[in-house]
Amino acid sequence: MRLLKFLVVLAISFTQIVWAEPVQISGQWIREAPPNAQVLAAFMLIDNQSSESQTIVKVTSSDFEAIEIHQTVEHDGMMYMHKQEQLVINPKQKLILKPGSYHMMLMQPKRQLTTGEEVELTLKFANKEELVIKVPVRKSAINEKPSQHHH
Ligand SMILES: [Cu+2]
Repeated sequence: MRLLKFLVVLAISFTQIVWAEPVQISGQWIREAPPNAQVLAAFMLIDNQSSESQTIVKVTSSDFEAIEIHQTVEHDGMMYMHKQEQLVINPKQKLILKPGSYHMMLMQPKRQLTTGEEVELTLKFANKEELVIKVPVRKSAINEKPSQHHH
């Protein structure tokens, strides 16, 4: 019985260790919008390094009235944004939020957000875990080069 109890404790603590950083966020940025814009968009790469799927069910920030998860889809040459109730990242998979695809729609900013500003977003997962990330405001993605010159 004592051994069994030890194994249970070990299993619980192991679960906590696994959750240490199962989801890595990188390349996050918010696209600078014209002054007085009522919506901004946040993009990032979400890397699920765990062997379980991870589901983002809500995103919050003290800098916005509301945040929705959207997917931009093209239909008959028109671009539509569909609200997503949740964002599922499959085990060992990466999900890229980028212009023209998945993004976080940041609605009604409470302050002026120009390049160089930073916003804190809280990603809330279905398993009640939370991830707080700092997201810089930029004119374009880091890997988007203005122009390439080949000689
Ligand atoms: Cu949107």
